[in-house]
Amino acid sequence: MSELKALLFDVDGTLADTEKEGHRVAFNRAFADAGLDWDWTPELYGRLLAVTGGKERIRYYLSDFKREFTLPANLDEFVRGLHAAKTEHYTRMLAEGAIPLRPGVRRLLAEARDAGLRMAVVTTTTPANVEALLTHAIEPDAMDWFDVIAAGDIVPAKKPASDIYVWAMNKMNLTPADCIALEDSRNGILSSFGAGVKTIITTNDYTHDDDFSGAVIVLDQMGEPDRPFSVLAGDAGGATYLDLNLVRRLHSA
Ligand code: XBP
Ligand code: MG
Repeated sequence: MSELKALLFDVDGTLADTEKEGHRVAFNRAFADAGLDWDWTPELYGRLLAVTGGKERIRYYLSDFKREFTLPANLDEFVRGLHAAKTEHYTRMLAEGAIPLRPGVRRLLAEARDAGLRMAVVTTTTPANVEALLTHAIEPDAMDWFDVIAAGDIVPAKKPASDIYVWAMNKMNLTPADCIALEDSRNGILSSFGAGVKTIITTNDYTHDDDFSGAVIVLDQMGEPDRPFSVLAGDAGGATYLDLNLVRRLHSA
């Protein structure tokens, strides 16, 4: 097994709990701006998360939940417009500090950076959203912490396809054996594990019942020294929070 060289981080649900009080709310604000009475409740949004990508999710809503809606002549433009407005709302919310990082994320990022490990973001979300989260929730130059930001429409096939992981590793000139991924969802692990990358899962409210077959460990959170994680599957070897030591052990196991 090769030595661990890079950590590949998913964003939504992994670095921060962005979906329920972030993306969902931003979608609803964009719908209201456009004069639409669509209301994506927390429960409905959980079902819509089956499809990754905001534009793709709007189309999924129209095709599977809102069939009675009369589609506009130019559907592509309509969806693009709604999604651009949603991105405006979402990035503004992040700039206002509405969404903090999940427990342990800042600590692990800092530890990996200090240890000289390479890091990348591998996500389906829009690049502007990644920048807003990193710069506001971590620090103004946090984009520089990452070698590669693989995000949004860079690859046409979003997660659960593996294309975004393959793209990121190619860019970094790394093989799957050099890396470990951190994900929160079934679609995420299908993408990372499908690319051959060992994957650590931290679950959240929307994903705790997902099938995480193939994960090296499933935790409820990364945890902190004074805030232990719960191990939902796998073996943490007595550790109580996710630090680089445990990441390396999981990578070489
Ligand atoms: C994240 C997503 C994204 C966000 C919305 O999945 O599915 O679509 O919900 O972002 P993952 P955009 O955590 O697996 O990357 O609206 O910018 O697409
Ligand atoms: Mg995710």
